[in-house]
Amino acid sequence: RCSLKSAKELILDNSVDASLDLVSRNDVQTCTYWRAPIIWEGMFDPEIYDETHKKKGSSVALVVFAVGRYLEAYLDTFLNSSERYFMLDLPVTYYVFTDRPAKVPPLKLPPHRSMKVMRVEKHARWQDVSMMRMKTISDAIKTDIKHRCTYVFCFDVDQEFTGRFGSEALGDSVALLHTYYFDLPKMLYTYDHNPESKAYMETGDLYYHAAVFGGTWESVKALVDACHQGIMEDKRNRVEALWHDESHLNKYLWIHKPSRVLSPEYCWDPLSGKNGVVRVQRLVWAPKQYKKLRAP
Ligand code: 2GW
Ligand code: MN
Repeated sequence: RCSLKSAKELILDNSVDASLDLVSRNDVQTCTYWRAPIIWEGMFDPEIYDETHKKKGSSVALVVFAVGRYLEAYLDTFLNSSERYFMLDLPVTYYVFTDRPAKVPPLKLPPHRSMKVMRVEKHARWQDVSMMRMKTISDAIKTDIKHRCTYVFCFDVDQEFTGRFGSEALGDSVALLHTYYFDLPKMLYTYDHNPESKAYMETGDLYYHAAVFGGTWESVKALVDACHQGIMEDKRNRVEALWHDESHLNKYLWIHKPSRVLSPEYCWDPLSGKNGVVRVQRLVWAPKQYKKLRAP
């Protein structure tokens, strides 16, 4: 058993804490050594989580970027599927960042959900499109999100919700296990191994996927600020981390352990060919269209 009381989960009051105890599963790792729960299907009662967060008045900002060709390729599917599965009972504000706000597809939303479209510059290098998200997210939290939402979740756009992605995923600091590494030995994790980079690490705990991360706005702000600082210092030193923002995210989360870890159900590659332990695919990778989308 991995009790929420022991994890750094201050969000839930003591009276409901007991009933939120997570049930373990014996075929997968359900707890980190620093006692953060790893969330898998079968461990939690969705209704209790939804009730608890509704009572607490939790609200969520979903941040997503669709710059250049990624807008037409992915945004519509992402948003429409999110309306079917993401935090359905809670107030959600979408923050869509794009270089062409006028092209964002219209989305029909119920009264407790809304969307803000914000313009961002289109960086010439795709590595910068990806990395500069950290700075944009930080600014948006400071000027807008922190006044409206308790939690922030940041997503890659090249994915589709196909199952419940609910309030069980909310926590102080939330990270996601990468589909390709959660069941591999540590020596195969693709951390940045270049001592010149701020993302450098010899070893770590787990390999986190940057396609999904979140938490309270306070903790997401601290994470994106630290990652952005690392990225900018690397630029001054003319180095770039192996997996860009993802390398910096892994470094930060090694030093500042997440309080809640999402299993790969929460961002699964259906083409990975290894779905044995995954009972529910909640969010899936869209097929990569590198030739079409990454061509200059
Ligand atoms: C990215 C790569 C090559 C060409 C274009 C882009 C691109 C990304 C773009 O033209 N427009 C755009 O809006 N993006 C945004 O950046 C979009 O939200 C996309 O989902 C995100 C990350 O790029 P993506 O999804 O192509 O990269 P992945 O799936 O290989 O991402 C992993 O590694 C990245 C760093 O290399 C990030 O850490 C990402 O969070 C990881 O999932
Ligand atoms: Mn992606």
